[in-house]
Amino acid sequence: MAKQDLMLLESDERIDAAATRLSMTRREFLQFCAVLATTLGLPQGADAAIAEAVATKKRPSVIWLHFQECTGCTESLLRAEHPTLEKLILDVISLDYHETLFAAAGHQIEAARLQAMSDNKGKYILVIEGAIPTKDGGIYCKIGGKTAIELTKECAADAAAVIAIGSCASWGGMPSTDPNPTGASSVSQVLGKPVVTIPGCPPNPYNFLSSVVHLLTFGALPAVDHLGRPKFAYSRLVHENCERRAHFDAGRFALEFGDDAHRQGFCLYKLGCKGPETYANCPTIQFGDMGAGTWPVGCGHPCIGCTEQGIAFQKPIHSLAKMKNIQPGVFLPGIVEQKGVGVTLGAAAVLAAVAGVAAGAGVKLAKNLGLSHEAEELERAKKAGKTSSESAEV
Ligand code: FSX
Ligand code: SF4
Ligand code: F3S
Repeated sequence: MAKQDLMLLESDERIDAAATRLSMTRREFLQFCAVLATTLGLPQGADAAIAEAVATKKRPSVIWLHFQECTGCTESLLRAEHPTLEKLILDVISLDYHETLFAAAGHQIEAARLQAMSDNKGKYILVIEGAIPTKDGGIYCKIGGKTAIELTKECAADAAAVIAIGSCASWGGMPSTDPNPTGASSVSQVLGKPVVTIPGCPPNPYNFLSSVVHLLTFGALPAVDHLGRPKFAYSRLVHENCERRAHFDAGRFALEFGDDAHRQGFCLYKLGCKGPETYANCPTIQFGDMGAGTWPVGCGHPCIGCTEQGIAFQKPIHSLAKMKNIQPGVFLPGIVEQKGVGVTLGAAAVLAAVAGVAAGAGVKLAKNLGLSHEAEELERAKKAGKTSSESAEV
């Protein structure tokens, strides 16, 4: 049973043992759990439940398959600047099969996969990275003599949960770009049923870690939208929380890369930024724990809509985005920020945790991240002639 207060766990020796295992101080470990609770938009007390779960629960076995992709999903998990992120990921799960990270190869690694699947029948998590080629019987991607289609079906049969990580596995991604010569398809298309998706090219490692920690703590993956995307991460448009939003509202746009407006950090809409039609939490949690600016728009490049089917790799990169929602953002830092001096939502939560208020301030912000998706769902339901209560169920 979870204790309600993170501070009560300060003197818990199980927390000490977990922190030592992760080469963290006890305080760092508890702060990290507070950040995860904030990222997930969970109420007060969830941080303590997460800390207890990570410290004490049996790590779920994970079978990780790679198909048509660039391995950027795996790279993004491992290349986080924060030294504890990949450690945490590899600590909260038991990675029992992963072609990139395993020293073994060939028949040896295939035997390890079958062994892990039979030892953890009905309990393991299947993570799939990459699209699945379906043309010509799926012959364009084979591992150990089996097609990606066969492996997906075989491994999903006894999995407790299936997660499609990255845009390729979520909806086809780059390999499915027209004319899609291999018939690259998503995991849910091949399995014929919905799965949890964590799109992004690459996806944000925190969204994967938070989802797995949610499963570990509460025994279920987080609530998802109609595309299988966890709502805590994909409920707000990039445009709503973008640090350049004030420039958009004031009509200040960069017109060319390197022009004066671009150098001043003006809005990238006229350079093709797809933030106004892309749902993702990039502007709030950013990448690599490097402080403000470490995400595509922060680095001066328009968002290409990498989390959205039909936008990234489909819509011309410099064409204008469709405005989906003009609701102003809830988290708008200063218009022009120097690199490395601002704070991300995650960093703000860490600071708040030190003061003992993370679950208050951080969750308020994270909760607000859920509004616009509902607004869009309402709009969609209205068009379909449904009532508003029906529309909330996605
Ligand atoms: Fe690459 Fe993953 Fe993109 Fe795809 O991420 S970063 S091509 S989403 O499957 O490896
Ligand atoms: Fe930010 Fe792009 Fe929106 Fe401009 S259009 S405010 S750069 S998300
Ligand atoms: Fe992708 Fe746009 Fe975020 S390109 S990483 S969804 S800012």
